[in-house]
Amino acid sequence: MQILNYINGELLAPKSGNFLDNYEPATGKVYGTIPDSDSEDIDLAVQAAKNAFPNWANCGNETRAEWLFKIAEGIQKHFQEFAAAESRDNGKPITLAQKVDIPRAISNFEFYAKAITQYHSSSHSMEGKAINYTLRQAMGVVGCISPWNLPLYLFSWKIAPALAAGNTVVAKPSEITPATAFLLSKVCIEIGLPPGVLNIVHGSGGSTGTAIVSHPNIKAISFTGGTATGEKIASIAAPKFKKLSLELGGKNPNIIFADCDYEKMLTTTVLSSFSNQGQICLCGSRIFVERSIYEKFKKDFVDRVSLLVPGDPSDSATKMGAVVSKSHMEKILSYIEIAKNEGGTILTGGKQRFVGGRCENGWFVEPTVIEGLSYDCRTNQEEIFGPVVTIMPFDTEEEVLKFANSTRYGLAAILWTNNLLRTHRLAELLECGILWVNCWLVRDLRTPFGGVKDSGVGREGGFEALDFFTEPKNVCIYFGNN
Ligand code: TXE
Repeated sequence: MQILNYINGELLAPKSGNFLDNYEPATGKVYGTIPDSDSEDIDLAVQAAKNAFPNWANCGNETRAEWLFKIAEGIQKHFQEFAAAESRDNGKPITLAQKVDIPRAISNFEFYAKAITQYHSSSHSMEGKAINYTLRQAMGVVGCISPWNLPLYLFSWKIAPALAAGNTVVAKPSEITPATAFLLSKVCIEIGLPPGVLNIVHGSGGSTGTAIVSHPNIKAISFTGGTATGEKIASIAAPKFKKLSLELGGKNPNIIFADCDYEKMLTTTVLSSFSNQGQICLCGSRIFVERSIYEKFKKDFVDRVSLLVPGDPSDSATKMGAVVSKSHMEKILSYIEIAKNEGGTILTGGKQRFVGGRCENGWFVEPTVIEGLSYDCRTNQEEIFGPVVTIMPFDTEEEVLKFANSTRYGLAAILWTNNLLRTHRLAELLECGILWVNCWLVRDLRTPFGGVKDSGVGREGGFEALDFFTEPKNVCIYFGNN
């Protein structure tokens, strides 16, 4: 699959003529190429977006909503092609792409098509003297940069509100998983989206990504990815006073009290630990279990996890696919070694999995459960972002709160208990942006999405994203007598 940039409504090769290899994680083999774009390509994209901005910003919410619905319909029309491309590009099971990634990308466009027609601002009356009203205006050209774990899901989660709000967009997917962004380009061409409204430029983070972040005509950057990268982006964008939305890493606690609904907790905890091979920033990778049920949980959880056998992602029976890249597999395996050196015991998994057949050279890691570590060791403090979780017992709320809040991150948390007072107490005290109680990954797109501490800055979702992608202007009209 030779992927091209989508600039000003056309599919273009990079000006440099340079391309990068694109790998299939399940086989470890190159299966296509993507543009290795640079600042020349970004300049072209920004110019196209600038030219398209006035008409797009002024065509009205209803018209923009219609275009977003057409994009959603276009993805739906090519649903299986998108799902197969996502699975092949990322290594995730085809069933996950079919059940989660592609349906959610469609929902993202549909949600913001509806949301923009309901979006409103405010007015403030100074009785007998003046009336203030707040205009919320589109910003201009904005940049959207997304990661490899949920490629189209997170790419569309940024593009949809940016477009709905009337901005024109220069967007870059991860160079590791570009395929569905390319298919999205073809949908935009198929539906006749006005040229320049959306521009998708492929390439590496250091070159293409940096060109977006530093471009003087790009007013805001919406980024999802690693905390280290977020720091780099902020160091460039902040002195240029660009608006920044940064959704970064996580090291989420999963807190299990003895009074929980045990069976539901166990089933959900397998998912919150290993969905997408543990490559979701919302996964609960640190599992804290009230001591009275720790041994029972340990046995039952390990029994369930040992049934999760990595396999060919294209097989609809597969529940565990490949991890996204060779270097990421090596990073995950290196953390398992660190855990052993820190005194951890591997209860199941712990090794690269050789799947055989067409996948004999693929990048697979066994789902891994580790116990016997301290809450403040590297394994429990650093984001691994793979199919690796730690489990440990706790005795009191105060103790588990200390464990849970002990990392530099604060993205999500999971809490299993039927004690209402405890739920409210911990909800206030847990340092996170999202808390799931007796569930995981239940998502209402109207809610604020994002984290605290080193998990990021700002919120996505609902009207929060429309607030981010607009500039508020207060207009004060005086009608007093003096
Ligand atoms: O993120 P990167 P990756 C975390 C997780 C993972 C780590 C790396 O820890 O291991 O991030 O994942 C572009 N200027 N999460 O490699 O490197 C890059 O091309 C501008 C959590 O995906 O941050 C890609 O498009 N752009 C996260 C995007 O940034 C740059 C989900 C993300 O790349 C750039 C995924 C630069 N200097 C990973 N460097 C979450 N919170 O959901 C890279 N990029």
